[in-house]
Amino acid sequence: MADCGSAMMAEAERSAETLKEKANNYFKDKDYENAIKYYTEALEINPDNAIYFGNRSLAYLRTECYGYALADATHAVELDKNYIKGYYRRATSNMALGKFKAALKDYETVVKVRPNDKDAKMKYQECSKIVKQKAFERAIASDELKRSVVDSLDIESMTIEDDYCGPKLEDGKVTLTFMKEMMKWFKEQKKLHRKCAYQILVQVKEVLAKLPSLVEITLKEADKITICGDTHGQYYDLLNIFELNGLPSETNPYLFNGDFVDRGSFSVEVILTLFGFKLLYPDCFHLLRGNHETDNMNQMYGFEGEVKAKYTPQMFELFSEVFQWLPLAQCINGKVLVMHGGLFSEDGITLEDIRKINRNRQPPDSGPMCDLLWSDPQPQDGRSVSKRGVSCQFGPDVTRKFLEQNKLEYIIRSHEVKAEGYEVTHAGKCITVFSAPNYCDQIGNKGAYIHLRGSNLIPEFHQFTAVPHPNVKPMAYANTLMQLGMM
Ligand SMILES: [Mn+2]
Repeated sequence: MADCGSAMMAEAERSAETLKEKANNYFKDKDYENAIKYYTEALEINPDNAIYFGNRSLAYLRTECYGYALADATHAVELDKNYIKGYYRRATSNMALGKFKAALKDYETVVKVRPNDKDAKMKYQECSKIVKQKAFERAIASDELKRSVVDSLDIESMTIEDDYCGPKLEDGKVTLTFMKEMMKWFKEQKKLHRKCAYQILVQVKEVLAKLPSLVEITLKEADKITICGDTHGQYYDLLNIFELNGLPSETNPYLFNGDFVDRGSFSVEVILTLFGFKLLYPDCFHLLRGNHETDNMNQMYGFEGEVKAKYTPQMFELFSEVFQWLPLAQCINGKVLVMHGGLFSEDGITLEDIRKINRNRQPPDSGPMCDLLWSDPQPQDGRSVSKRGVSCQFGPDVTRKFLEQNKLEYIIRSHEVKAEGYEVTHAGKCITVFSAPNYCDQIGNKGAYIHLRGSNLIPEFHQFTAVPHPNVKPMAYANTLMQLGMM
């Protein structure tokens, strides 16, 4: 009997291994969904294998499910205290969630176990640097109300060198000619003069700061607006949207629904173009904040590094100030509510509650502001723990109740890559739109944008595919720990 039992065990282990191999192959092909599916099946047969948990953790990291990645990595190191990759993956998950101290603890463990491992030491030191820097930032933040970078700038006296032949604002103002020249200039991978970049930033901060946290607009019968999802530094795909759908104008309004920066290595170009159009058409060109218009994300996913590489640390600080003034949601004709992430961790939140959010800050770890930037829909009723490890997942019943209470018809959100560029869920009440095709040069997804007309508010979906971009890879400016942790 014992023999028979152990033979069955061996058989089960073999079939789990086969499933793992299958998952590994999907992983190599960057099909993370199927990789996760087969690691999960392997784990159902053999739940004591640290490597299965470790591998699935990495697949979750790649799909931005940091909450699940963290749980799997934790399982892995619990099963095998010497499984170094498990510590690395848990550290990466924590870094991605902005929990730098927790990450440091894991790097410390690895350094202790492997005192001669140079790579481990480097990661430990890099993470330690971030923890110290964060502690320093907290110290000065509590010391006194932080001064604005704007007060320390003397833009007037910045000189534009004679050999600069790029676009300049006209009498300090953004014009359509300037915008066209700037887009062309960026397309040729040239840098906007820092004076012009500062002019745009200072002016757009003023414009955004005057807006409420919930922007409300009315489309007339004949009006149409285009709603775009995440663009994530994919500048050439942004230009393609304008190519396909026309340049923004008073008769061609747009709403960009957050996550303009990070990951893609042309984030500076994307954001300066979007801010330029905001200045040119303040009432017809709309921008909402995404979870990536935040310091923690920018530090890990490239935007901070990119601004520092193309300009200065000081300019990044100003970007951060401007991002804090981006509105959090937009209501169209009192019927359609648009936000980057989604609905709330608790029942009963009203439009009035959104209006009242004091948004000029880094988003808190929980509460309505956090939910608007971070939550995701789920197919089953109720709410669940977030796969991302931040905010929650909300079901169709949550959406229905929220819409009823606020007399809305449906919501449009972004925040998740979708194969078709968009997805309609919750019986048509929750729409996702994502506008970064072939996300990170990896996913192979389409991009999409939505047309909404004042006459009927029925969403019309338009899909598009990725266009080529110059040979600068996504994440080129991201924190090295993030790059390494994803390997
Ligand atoms: Mn997002």
